[in-house]
Amino acid sequence: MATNRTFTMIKPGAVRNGHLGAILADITAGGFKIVAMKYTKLSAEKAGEFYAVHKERPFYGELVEFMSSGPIVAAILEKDNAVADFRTLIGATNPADAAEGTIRKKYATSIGENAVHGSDSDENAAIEGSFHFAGTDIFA
Ligand code: DAT
Ligand code: MG
Repeated sequence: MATNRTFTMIKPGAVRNGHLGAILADITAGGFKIVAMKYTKLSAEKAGEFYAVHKERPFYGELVEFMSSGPIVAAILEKDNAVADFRTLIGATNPADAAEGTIRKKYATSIGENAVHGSDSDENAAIEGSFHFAGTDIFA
């Protein structure tokens, strides 16, 4: 995968609270092009696998339970400097620390239920994109 891509999930809480359309609008207004997208639901097993890097953290059980609690939207996004620019658009992990106007500031309800995922490196963007999509699912 090219390094001008990042991977996102709109998390179950944001979908449940009716923010899906507004978040997609913020993403496209931020200059990101959606090149793959899926409305889906993670099993607890798949959520655990996706967040395996956090297995030893105290919040892992809660995170897996939350991420498998309802439907999500998974997407691959394209933009110059996609990974860093998307982290800026979504804001800090804890919405209490997130800048005004960011997606997490506007739509997250807590650090654990923080509206959206954004990849933290080009390498992880590629791994996470492949977790959800085949090459034939991507339309650049
Ligand atoms: P980010 O999603 O900003 O990359 P992360 O990779 O450190 O943050 O953590 C992954 C997710 O785990 C995060 O989006 C929400 C949850 N999480 C992180 N820290 C937490 C905490 N202290 N308490 C509860 N959930 C937490
Ligand atoms: Mg992370």
